[in-house]
Amino acid sequence: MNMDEIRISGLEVYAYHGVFPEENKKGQHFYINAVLYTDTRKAGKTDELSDSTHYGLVCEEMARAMKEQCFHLLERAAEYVAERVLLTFPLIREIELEICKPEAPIALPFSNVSVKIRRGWHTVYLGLGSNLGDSGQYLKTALEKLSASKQIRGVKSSEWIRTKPYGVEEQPDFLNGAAVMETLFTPWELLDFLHIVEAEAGRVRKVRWGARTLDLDILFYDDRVIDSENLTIPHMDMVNREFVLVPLAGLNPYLRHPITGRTVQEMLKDLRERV
Ligand code: A4P
Ligand code: MG
Repeated sequence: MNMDEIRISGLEVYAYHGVFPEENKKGQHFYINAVLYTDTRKAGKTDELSDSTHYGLVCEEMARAMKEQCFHLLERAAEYVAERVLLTFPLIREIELEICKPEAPIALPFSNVSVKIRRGWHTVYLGLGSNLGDSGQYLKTALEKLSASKQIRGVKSSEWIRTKPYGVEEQPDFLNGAAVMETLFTPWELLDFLHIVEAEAGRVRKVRWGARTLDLDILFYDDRVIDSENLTIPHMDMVNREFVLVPLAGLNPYLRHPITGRTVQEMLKDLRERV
């Protein structure tokens, strides 16, 4: 997405981060540069501060976050401050944050050292399934657990549908659905979190494609394409699965597959013509 920017540079904060105990005791000056990615169009029309993000408050929040903990690493401080901004100011979708430490204990002449990161909210679509026990309750609890995570916001789910088992056919019918949300998790962190939620639902991994109390699959993560040993995004087999495409179409029929360019609606139509 092409976003507008609110820029803050050279915000001075006295804080105590550093690997040496001396730094944690005495402290030093840090300087923060931040680019806040947001949509300023509405405020640009209305001239109302409530339609935008108050950069003064962002500065205060960043200074508070810098001072309330004492970290060894600039990396950790940057992660902490970026997360604080994203959790506190809902209209900021992404932040680029640089923390400079020009008084760092380096025994050579230098002008600055800094760590710069970019973090933000990502849009994720999940597929949910269950065909053991009280499936409706498992799916509902899973959504509640997702919503309860600080790293996830705006969870919206499709309707649940009853489906015939695909793959291994000698097993109970499934209850399936999809959900859309925004998250600060990376794809791999999200996968780990989903595995925890599955485990808490008493899921035992025995047979691939076998019966399960809860199955949570990442269908899309922004328009990222990932092929790694333990993660494939977009989910590989979705074009062949009505139980994925139907609930997904209920959420967003115009969503496009980042590789094929086909919308969910088109994938569903193709599938129905094929079988
Ligand atoms: N993995 C790779 N990519 C992803 C991703 N995008 N999202 C890896 C989630 N996980 C991903 O999955 C095995 C491993 O896949 C994970 O550890 C992760 O590292 P699993 O959930 O442990 O095993 P599984 O679910 O038995 O295998 P698989 O291949 O994920 O099966 P599916 O695709 O989940 O299909 N019929 C109906 N009607 N409804 C269903 O919901 N579900 C399945 C399972 C079969 N038939 C079904 C349904
Ligand atoms: Mg799975």
